[in-house]
Amino acid sequence: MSNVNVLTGPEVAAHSSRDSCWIIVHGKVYDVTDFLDEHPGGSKIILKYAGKDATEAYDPIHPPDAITTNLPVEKHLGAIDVSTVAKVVKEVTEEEKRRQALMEARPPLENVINLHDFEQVARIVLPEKAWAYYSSASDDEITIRENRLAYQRVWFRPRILRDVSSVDWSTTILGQKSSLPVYISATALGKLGHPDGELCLTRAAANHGVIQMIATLASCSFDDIVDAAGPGQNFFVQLYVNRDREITRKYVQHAEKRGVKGLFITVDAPQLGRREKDMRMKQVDDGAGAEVQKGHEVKKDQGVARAISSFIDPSLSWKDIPWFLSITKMPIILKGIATAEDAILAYEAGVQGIVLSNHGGRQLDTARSGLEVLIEVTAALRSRGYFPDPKFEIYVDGGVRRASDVLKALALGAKAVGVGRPFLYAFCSYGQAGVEKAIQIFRDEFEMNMRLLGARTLDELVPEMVDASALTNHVVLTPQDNLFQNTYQPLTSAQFKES
Ligand code: PPY
Repeated sequence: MSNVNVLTGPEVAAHSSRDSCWIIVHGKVYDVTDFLDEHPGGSKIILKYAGKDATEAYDPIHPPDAITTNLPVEKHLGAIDVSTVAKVVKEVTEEEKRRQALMEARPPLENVINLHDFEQVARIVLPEKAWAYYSSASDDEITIRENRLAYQRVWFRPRILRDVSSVDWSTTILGQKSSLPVYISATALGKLGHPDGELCLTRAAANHGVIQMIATLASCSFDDIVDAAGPGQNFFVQLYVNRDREITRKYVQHAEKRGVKGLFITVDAPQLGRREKDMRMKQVDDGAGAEVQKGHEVKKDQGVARAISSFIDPSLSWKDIPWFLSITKMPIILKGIATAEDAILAYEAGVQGIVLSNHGGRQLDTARSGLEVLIEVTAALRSRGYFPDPKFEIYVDGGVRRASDVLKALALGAKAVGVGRPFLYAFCSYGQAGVEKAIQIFRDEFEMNMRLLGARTLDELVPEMVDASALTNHVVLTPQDNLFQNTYQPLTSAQFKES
């Protein structure tokens, strides 16, 4: 385009009201007046930036192309002459100063010795809004806890005297090499927690032969992530199916063109769960609204996630699967299967895999853990001659924090597991180096646990190596034992430096 309209700062600043609202995002000017009431996050937040540069506020919570996709072209007014935009001197708030001090006092990375440490550091150093969005789960947060507890109800039956001098935990996932039986699962809005967002994952995964699943709602654009790939690096992509199937078709076919190795369609989120921590955070924010918003309806109780989820199509059904199979040659995996009945339907629909998942406890509360579902799924598939089948892989996600968790899932029939929040917390707390450390922790734990379990390769993991008989028992006994309560000490986390 040769005739790009170039606007000045004062011209944009003249449109700072509900009647005429222009904003600048990434050096471009947009007329969002008619869009104000359609904005899933409410008009108030846009009006705060009316006539100004909104890029900094826009970036962490929007996929980069959200504005260009949602706004008709005639509302794209042109480029901005940056030199004419009044510099907004950004005040460093007390909250930001406090956070920076906490960041400086973080435990040094070498003192982080397990994945729980990342979670603990993230809870303290993350902006409240980011922590609320990432950590929240639905309703009473029963399922997110159950995801951990389920692994504790499975016990090992280790084998001995097997010459375990050399152990190997590498594998393939959908035919792609992976240095771990773990892939980085999709988590959204990475820039809420780190300025480089999901690129921290990409760079770390490149150095360690780990596969990253790119989220539809990543803060970094799909292309920025794929462009950052190292030699031979592989990706999967997670898909929220749009009400406008044309948008979905283009997204899928673009991903295929860029060499993505698997399409993980999220099937457990026709509507987003109520994550109350996230919802309460939004209400707190509402106190600082814009004057111009007065008298207009705001969606008050949504939280970050619900506010941007309206594009997801709740009418998605089994009838759509043939269409997906027709538009791409990428393997298709249904992410969010929670029963044997649906696992059978998935197999019969001709997809290449399923993820037994409850969406990190963020969707239907008191849904069972993926690990528990795995047992009934393998049994049901096996009874029909559908399992094992090298052309149909089963993955599990949710609550995985240890290599021992992974080994339990693999022994029970999973091909690999997805790990989301731990890698997210690792990069929010320590950037790329944190993710590399998390991968290293997994490696150390695999080495030790495989030796102690008597499995030299992942193929040697068999159901007989675990006792899962208590897995479906949901009654948890809490020991009220004096020794437990008064003498055994809680394990500590990596310590912050004295400030
Ligand atoms: C989630 O938050 O659980 C997601 O899967 C990502 C998301 C974020 C915002 C809207 C819809 C889904």
